[in-house]
Amino acid sequence: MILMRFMKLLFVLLFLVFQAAAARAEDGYRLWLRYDLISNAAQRASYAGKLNFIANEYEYPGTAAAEEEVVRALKGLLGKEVKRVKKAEQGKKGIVFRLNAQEEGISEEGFKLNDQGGNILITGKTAAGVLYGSFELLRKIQTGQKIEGITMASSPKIALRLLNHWDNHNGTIERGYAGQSLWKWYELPERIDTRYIDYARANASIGINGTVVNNVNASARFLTGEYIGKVKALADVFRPYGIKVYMSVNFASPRLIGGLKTADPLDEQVRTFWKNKVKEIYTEIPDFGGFLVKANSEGEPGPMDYNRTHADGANMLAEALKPYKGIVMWRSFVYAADPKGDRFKAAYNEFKPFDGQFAENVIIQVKNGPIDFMPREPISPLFGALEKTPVSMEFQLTQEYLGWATHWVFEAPLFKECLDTDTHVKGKGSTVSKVLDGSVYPYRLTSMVGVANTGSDRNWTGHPMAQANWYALGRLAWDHGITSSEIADEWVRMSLTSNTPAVESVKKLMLQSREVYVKYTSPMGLHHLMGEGHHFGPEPWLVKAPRPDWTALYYHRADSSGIGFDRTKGGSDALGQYAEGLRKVYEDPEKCPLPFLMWFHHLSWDHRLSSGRTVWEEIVNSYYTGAEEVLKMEEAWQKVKTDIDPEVHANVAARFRTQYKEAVWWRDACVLYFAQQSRKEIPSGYPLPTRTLEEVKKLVEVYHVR
Ligand code: GCV
Repeated sequence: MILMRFMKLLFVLLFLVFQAAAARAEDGYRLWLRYDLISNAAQRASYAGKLNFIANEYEYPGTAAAEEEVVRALKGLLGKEVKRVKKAEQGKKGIVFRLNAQEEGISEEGFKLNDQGGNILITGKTAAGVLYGSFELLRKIQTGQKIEGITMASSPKIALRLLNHWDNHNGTIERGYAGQSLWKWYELPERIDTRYIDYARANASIGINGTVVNNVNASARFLTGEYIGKVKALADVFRPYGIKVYMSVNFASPRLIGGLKTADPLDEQVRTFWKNKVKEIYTEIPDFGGFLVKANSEGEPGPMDYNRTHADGANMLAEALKPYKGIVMWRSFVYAADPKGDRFKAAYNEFKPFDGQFAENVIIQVKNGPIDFMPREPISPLFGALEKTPVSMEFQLTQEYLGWATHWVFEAPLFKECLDTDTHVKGKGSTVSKVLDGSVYPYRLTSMVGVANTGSDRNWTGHPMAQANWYALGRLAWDHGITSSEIADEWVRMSLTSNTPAVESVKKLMLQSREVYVKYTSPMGLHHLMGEGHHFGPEPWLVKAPRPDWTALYYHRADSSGIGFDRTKGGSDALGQYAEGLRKVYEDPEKCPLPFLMWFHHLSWDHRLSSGRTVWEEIVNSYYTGAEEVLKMEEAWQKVKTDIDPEVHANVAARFRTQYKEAVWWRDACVLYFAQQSRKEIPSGYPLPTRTLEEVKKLVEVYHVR
């Protein structure tokens, strides 16, 4: 009898434990749109009292997605079904949608939130505005803010806010670290994975209004009727969420799939091919956004194959797209293999001469830095250099050079560092953000894009914390004035925990994470030290590659006399591409900020720095402290264990162990290699690596990346 009772009790206990675990189980799929019940009962009741209905009087066309989202969110957050009504209910408080094309004070996609006699009025000029306003209201509730008396208006500062997917037709993703492509091309157009809808919801919630669905190293296959039909199916899913689709195109398509002998942009048959192709696309996808093009870069075809210019190529596509209001996003990521040149200067040299020669529906898409998404880069000199041609910002969310999906790197500080940099092109205050949003020059197109970090992993981004980078891109494209801390705060509260001390701890980790990564990989502006091809781990000793500018030596130039790339007048004079005000920030080695020093100066190992250390000591110190800080971050993460879902917590904790192992790998590799180059000893006080340089060089095989 006693045994029976004990068994029963045990069963009940186990059941309760299981239930509790199931209720909290979080695999990260819901991103920042978790909509879990607000745990503070008083707060929940307060919101519930103000949100009894959602009134959509005229069932404004295109607002169904917003209405559904609000109902779904409030059901989760407040635990109640919010009534859908036509007119605001007397004596009760609720949400009222208002679509007014003539509304003043906001742009086409902007919105207003106003407390009107207790009801929350969401006003937009378009359905997209109402959708963005709805997500803003939900964000306020998710982050525990007051909605009573609310009065705000918001419009995006950048018009084109896009993700660029480097997804291939075979399901792989170039530089993807979160599984396979989201797009199941083999199932499309017949089967629509519900995940496409969740992808659209997530994007809409942060204001992203376009997506380039395929890799810039583009297969011409995407322009066949078969694939246009598949892309159309995606476009149909995304449309209600205000998201347009775009495609990357292979410039040689007229040859590859059009049966022509050439892809020369001035050839009449080629021009007709593109016009017909564009017509075919718009017949299927009337709101198609346009083309993204990587031309004459890293082996991709382009107009220069026919002795034509970037302008010839871009303008030919622009002419075909113009009748449909489509655009061309022409990438500036070009660099000819010149062993004596400086890759830093390539994009500026190739594009600056064509300023003003591009058609009005062309925008030049520029990576944030002059080389290639390094952990820290100064800005590309093209920002501010093109006065008559709009320029777009390309950031990389996928962590190609940021430790793949095992290193925690919150990128908002990287984005902000670049956006806040003053180009000085029109005097002080001509920041990159102001160039991008068209306030420095009156650009007809404005754009900011992120190379997506999404994949088929259940949590979308591999590293659970990398979701915040996707989030940050959207928020900054909408408003580049928000701070990294504000973005982190919102994201943590919506995605991880609402317990303020834990929020503060996680935010602190986020805000330091990029700098820590820089310390143990690329201190003081050292760059391009990573492994060749796979771009994983350290390979500072790399002296031979298919191209000189794919080696590490090309960039760090370390020998017994010193280290760093001299880009001053006496060197490559890349600094000459910046306006004087910015040039002055970097050109004097005594005044150049330490984080950028090796980008612009070759200095002796014994050169004394403002930190009081010599160059050699500073480099060693950075590698060691960076690796140690990963351990400290891991400890801080352990302290928030009870506030974070166990699955997410354990996932991140495990990744920290890998991150530390790899940080020590970076440290040992670089310190040992540079010790060899400089013929210096590791200063006392730092524990000597327990392995030799030769042993460290072999580690890349252990990690199976080759
Ligand atoms: C899509 C870097 C990456 C390539 C990428 C290229 C680009 O070189 O390593 O994988 O190609 O940038 O941005 O075009």
